[in-house]
Amino acid sequence: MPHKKRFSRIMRQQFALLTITALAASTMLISCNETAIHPRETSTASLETPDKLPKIQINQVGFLPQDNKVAVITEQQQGTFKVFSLATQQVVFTGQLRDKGRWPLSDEVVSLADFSQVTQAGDYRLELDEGRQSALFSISPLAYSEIHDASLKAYYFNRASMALSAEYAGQWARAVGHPDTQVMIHASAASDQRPEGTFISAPKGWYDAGDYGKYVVNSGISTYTLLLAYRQFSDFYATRSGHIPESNDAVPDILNEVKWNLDWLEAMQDPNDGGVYHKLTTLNFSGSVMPDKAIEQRYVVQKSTAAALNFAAVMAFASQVYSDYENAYPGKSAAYSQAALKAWNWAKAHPEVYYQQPDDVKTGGYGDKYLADEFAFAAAQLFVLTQDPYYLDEFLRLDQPFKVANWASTAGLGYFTLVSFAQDLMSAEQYQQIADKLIKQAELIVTQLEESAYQVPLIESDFVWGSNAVAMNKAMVLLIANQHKVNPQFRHAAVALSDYVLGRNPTGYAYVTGFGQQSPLHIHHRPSEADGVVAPVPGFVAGGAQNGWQDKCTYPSKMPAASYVDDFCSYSTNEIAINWNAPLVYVLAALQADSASR
Ligand code: 9MR
Repeated sequence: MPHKKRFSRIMRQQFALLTITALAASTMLISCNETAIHPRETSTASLETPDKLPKIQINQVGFLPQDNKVAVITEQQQGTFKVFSLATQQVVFTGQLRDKGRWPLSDEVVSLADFSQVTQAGDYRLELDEGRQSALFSISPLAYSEIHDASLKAYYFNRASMALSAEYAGQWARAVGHPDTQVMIHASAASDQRPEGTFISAPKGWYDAGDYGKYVVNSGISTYTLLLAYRQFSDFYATRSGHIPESNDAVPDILNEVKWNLDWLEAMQDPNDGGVYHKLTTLNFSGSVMPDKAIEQRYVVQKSTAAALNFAAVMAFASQVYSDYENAYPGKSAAYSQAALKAWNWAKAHPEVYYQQPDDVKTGGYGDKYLADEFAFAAAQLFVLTQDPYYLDEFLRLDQPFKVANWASTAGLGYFTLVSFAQDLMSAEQYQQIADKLIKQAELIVTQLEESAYQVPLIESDFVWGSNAVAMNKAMVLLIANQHKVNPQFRHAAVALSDYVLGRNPTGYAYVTGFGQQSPLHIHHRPSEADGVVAPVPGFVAGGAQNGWQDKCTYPSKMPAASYVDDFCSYSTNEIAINWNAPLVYVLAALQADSASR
């Protein structure tokens, strides 16, 4: 914590100095213009441990009693390790390190400390022979409850068009920003009924990430994933309170939260034709200011096929889920269903309207020129909603390979939906074909674990922008496969991936803000940067290590799994995003909920 204070003071001084030049250049926008005001020396403090001393990389949050428990020791291949209980001040377990060789993705030689046999609830740390100690961790049947709730609460913290009161937001309370009731139609979005320069109202929704944009494509996978978590773990969600303004109503808080985004999404559809605007943003990224200070004109920009299909998929799913809450939201389920069908029809009539960033727009693109997987995603959702075989035929005709999903690759979400909710609507053979693809992918992921010295199923191509979400999306594949063909290796590999995100990784960071002994303090998130509060807004997972170096920050390592820096400058490794938190929410809910039923 003092580190952030020191950092902020230096930053403020530098900022004052730079203001004159920056104003002159009028480029106080995001991008790594900001490298100038981020002194490098302050950003690598956490990596000052001399390289060649052993480090104990471990999940710093906790383990469920029955799960595998593993730590990775760097630079030491032999010897014993001990598990020390804080409560009893006793060593409760002694084990042998197992040499695992070199992990090429971090260029470290590592060994493994396996203490799965320790199942007694409590707080512990690991110790090596010469006295080196790990971060504290807990073993508890509720190990993931708190972090799960925080990772969902992060969506509340990213709500647009709402003041966050101290009652719900604590020290992160903030004024309302982005009412979005006067959103201008951009030239690229103009139609006869809605000419350029006229206004629509599209309030609410979540800010996409560290910026204040609202993007339909990325909202698609994010909202879907949260709805899936609810649908599959509704008993678990019945027991949670998000401590949000709607908490006292009759609706589970995860659905209250998702509704905030659905209200915005609905307004992104042009009622005149069913087309859906790709995004709602300013022309440029705003400066690093609080939402109420970011007051530049907002626009809806270009309708796109990708936006229409993501919208159709989410609305179709929402129609089903919210049909159970007709009293709370009268007419909504039917409205979502109509909206989904209209968007699908628009996409079928306009199958190749790719998003083309207009010259005067500089915010995130979320451009994608391959849309068969978006068609498959929407078709799967509409099939489950309408039970019309036409949509299943569409899905099957598209014949998309099963891939780990991301915002640009959504066929996997269609597979999740069909295996989870359409078994009774298909022939046994159709179901088996679909389930087999999912299970094959899960088996492949398990082999990746076996081949990795860190014993985490991550390969070089996973280290892209948002690598921690790749880890979580892979964990989703494993956990959903496990629902259809129980295989302890699937859960084991999913736990390894959540361990990775929570600290068993080469950077030693527990990547979720507010959790673990060393977690990010300087996430690329405007409110966290601008609010004057030392601690970042909690519950957000940082994008994670990757060596694309799309910004101009300085990184401590060239290796894909070690190239991460906890610096606001690093939007390519240290931003947060709604599509990265969503699979984290899902995985934590799944691990926690499944363990309760085991
Ligand atoms: O997550 C997106 C990543 O896959 C892309 O490579 C990157 C560059 O186009 O953009 C990422 O998304 C950003 C979006 O464009 C704007 N809001 C912040 C998102 C996370 O960095």
